[in-house]
Amino acid sequence: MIQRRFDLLDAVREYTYDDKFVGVTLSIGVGTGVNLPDCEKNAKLALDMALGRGGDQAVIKSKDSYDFFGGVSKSVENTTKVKSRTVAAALTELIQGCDSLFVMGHRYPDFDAMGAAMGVVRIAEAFGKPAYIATDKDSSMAKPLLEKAEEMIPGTVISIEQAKQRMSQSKKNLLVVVDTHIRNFVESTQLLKEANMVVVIDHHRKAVDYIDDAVIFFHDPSASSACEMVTELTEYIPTITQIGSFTADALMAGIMLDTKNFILRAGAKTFEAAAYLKTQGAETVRVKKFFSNDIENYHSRNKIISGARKYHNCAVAVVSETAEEIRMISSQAADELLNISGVDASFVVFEMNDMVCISARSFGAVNVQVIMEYMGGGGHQTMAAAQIKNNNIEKVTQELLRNIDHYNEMR
Ligand SMILES: [Mn+2]
Repeated sequence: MIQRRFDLLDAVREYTYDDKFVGVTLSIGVGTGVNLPDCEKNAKLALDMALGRGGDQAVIKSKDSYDFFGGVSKSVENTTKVKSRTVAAALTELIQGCDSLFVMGHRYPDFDAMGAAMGVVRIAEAFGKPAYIATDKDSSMAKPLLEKAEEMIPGTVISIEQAKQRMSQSKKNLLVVVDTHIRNFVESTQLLKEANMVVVIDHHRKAVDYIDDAVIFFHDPSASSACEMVTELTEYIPTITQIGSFTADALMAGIMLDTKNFILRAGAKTFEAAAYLKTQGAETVRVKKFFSNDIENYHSRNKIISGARKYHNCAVAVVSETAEEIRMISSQAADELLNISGVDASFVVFEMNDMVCISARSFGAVNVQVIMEYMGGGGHQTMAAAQIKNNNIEKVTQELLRNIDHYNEMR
């Protein structure tokens, strides 16, 4: 089956009955080990991993590696909110029992990470607990939101250093990790190590090195964004009747970013969350202003786009210049490259802090998570990234092209 790349998955996905497409998919977990209990344990982990990555795939778990096969269909939307309700109840209990709460996103947090963080802070506030967002504001992609937060909820956004200090002074602290579930992707791994209790809230497809010792691991790959998940949580906290227009805007910003203004991955639950935020005072025009760019960024972005070339069904752009906000500009350029006809995935390669970075996007036909995983990165089926140390941009670009070929051969 490995040799045939689990073609059984395709046969099941394409199954028709009465000439009608049924839409069934299969998820397979296989475990190998030294004895039966060991195999059983690994098979269970492999199946969890397959489902956590959206299903329709086979995962083989051996002693220290996972191998992935398939995984081309979009994850099926989870339509019940039972999970959110039970998680809200469990989170309430944890917050009531802690003395302080910290929230942290992934490195270079975006609007989804920081919007979700604002939502979690609002929940903590409902229980009268001090809450802090630990982030390095200057490397953030959500700077306009963080600046607004300084005005609206002063003292809440603190640096990683300040957070470490405050955490060391508290005995029962709770750390909520939002918009990532991968140990090495968080903004500060030290903060993660030092927290007394950890809660994870994330929507990315499951990756291998996940935070496995979280008290609550709230993971829904069918959710559009971490903000959608946090919005649902706030709805199930009975003591919250009004979240306030600032928090509503922040949560809306994350949903709008991750769905590209309700185009990608926006399910029925996404619109329900957005409708709720609207009743709470969210204003889409105000939110859109968080995303606006100055003219220099606009020029740099257009330069990247005009330098892009097509490689099979992909658009690849290599950035020659450096700009202050190169990461944000590159990810926006990658988004825009998807608008070219015949392009299923886009990749922007750029240099930052002595690393070569790649921003990858797709509309779903190409799984960019898999291609970025080949490069040592990760992310989501339609949005992924990688950072490569000790290499140069030409070599990384060559390797990317080889990996695109490799991905195409594997399908
Ligand atoms: Mn996100």
